[in-house]
Amino acid sequence: MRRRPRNSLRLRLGVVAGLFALATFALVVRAVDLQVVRKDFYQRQGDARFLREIAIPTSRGQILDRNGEPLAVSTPVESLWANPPVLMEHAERIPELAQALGLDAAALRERLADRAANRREFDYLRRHLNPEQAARVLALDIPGVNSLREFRRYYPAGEVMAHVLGYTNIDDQGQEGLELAFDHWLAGKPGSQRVIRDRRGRVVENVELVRPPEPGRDLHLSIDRRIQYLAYRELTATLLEHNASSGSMVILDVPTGEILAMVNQPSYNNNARGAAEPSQRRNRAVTDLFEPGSVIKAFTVAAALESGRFTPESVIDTHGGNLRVANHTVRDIRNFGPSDLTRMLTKSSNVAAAKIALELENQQLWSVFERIGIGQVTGSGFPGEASGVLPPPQRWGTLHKVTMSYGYAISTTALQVAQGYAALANGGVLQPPTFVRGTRRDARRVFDPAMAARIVAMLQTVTEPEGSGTRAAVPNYTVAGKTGTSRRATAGGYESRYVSVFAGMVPASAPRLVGVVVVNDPRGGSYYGGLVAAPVFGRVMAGALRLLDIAPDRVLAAFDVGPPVHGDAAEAIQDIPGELAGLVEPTP
Ligand code: 59J
Repeated sequence: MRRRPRNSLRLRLGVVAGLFALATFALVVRAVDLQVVRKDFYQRQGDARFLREIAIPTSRGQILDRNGEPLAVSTPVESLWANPPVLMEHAERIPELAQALGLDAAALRERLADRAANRREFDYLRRHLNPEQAARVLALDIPGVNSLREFRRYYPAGEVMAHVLGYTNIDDQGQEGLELAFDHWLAGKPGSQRVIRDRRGRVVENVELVRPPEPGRDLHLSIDRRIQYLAYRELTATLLEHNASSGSMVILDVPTGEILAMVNQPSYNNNARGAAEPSQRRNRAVTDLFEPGSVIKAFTVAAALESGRFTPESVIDTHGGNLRVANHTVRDIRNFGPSDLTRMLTKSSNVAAAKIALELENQQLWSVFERIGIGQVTGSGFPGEASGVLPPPQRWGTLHKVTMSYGYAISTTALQVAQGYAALANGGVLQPPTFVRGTRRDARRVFDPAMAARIVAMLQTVTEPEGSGTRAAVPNYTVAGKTGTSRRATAGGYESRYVSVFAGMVPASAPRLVGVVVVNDPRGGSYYGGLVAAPVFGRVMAGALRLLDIAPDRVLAAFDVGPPVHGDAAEAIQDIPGELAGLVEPTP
């Protein structure tokens, strides 16, 4: 082994020490350079980087129909925002920016100057642009102009679903309808992230994720979009044909209480609702009250049968169609002669209903109305649902009781009437209505099952040749239901404006669907429920039964209901089948 010379070691130590000294000197020079010579430059650079916590946008859940068809979807859009203090440093570019945004340059400048003076670092320039529009503005590369991802709600069915869905505001929060009622379910929770931005506001580095975004949950409605369209189309056509001011239709699935369709006119486009009047936006089927009139007689019959004083065959003398009670005359449209309870429904005798009421305790009639939910909200959860009016029985006078038996002095929503008919259709079990697929609310038995079935059978005569509602008939199916025509109540009494109603169920032999049609102010000549509302029911249910593949329960129609009523009223009147022909008043 060779020996290392001592001087070689010394030399090496000297070199290392020299290098250390050099390095130390270099560091001192650098420190002096940084802290003294180039101080200003680095201080500015340090200030120019901002640590910020920013929101990570997340989308709202979709609203889908019962078959998964989209009813409300969120599409990504770009919103442009400014950092006013930065942008004001480049104020000469404001006219160029204003032009690209379609804004007034002077107004924009004034606003930005104001925000900058208040040291605000975020101000929306324009929201909800499509990506191409936003890219065009960003391409101008103006300092202090940035973009942000947001979501915009889109409603593919527009006015057909507008009342039920409602809408969201620009910040994606539910404002009306189910968008409001289910906001807690649909809304996502934005996440949050720590980032470094440069002075122009651009994110230059993602530091850490503080909280991941939680997207909103989807909502599957009970609505069947196809049936909804059908109901909307037929209701709209009928309102035009009869020159009516407004109307509603509700369809319920009998075993579950699910709302399959709910439409109203007038309507509006909830994608662009700026111009819509409040009267166009109301979901009348749950917010608007009307005196139900004769459709209530099915429940008067229920009270009569429950009292044990009547059977479906009990015969009532209808007094030549006039009955004086207190200072009021109860009138039928003509003399129906002696009528049993079935005939009272077939022909819709007010006098027979009144005579039943005179035999009942207030409590007996009240109890039936109370059980089907008159005077109480159905609890569907729809914002602004009306409860209607059912005065307490202690306060009823005789005339009160009598008018209630044929549907006046109480008020209901279309949805409440549907709920009551669904209880009859469902063997006496009331299944409260729901807008959400597959959810069932607490059911309650409100009628004896045998009695409910009897009333359904009695109501079937209404759509048969002798009845007031033949136009609700559906080829190859049995239909049970009730017509109603009421003069509309005003402060001064009852005026010559009418509400035409039909409430019914199909197939009558084993009801699956309940439908209620309400038409306000038909002014086209005919206004009877049997002529105006019943045909809507018949046409919509024919389509719904086919769409839902519900088997026909009648091999061949025993009579022909004739073509649907179209064209002018005079022509329609000549075409009236059966009993109604004698009732129609000539058009002036
Ligand atoms: C009627 C009422 C008003 C309120 C009367 C309809 C009363 C009454 C005070 C006159 C048109 C008309 C409390 S008619 O629904 O009897 O559905 O197709 O508005 O009776 O006492 O020019 N319905 N309608 N009555 N008021 N007050 C019939 C009937 C009913 C029909 C037709 C013909 C009325 C068969 C209504 C229908 O059953």
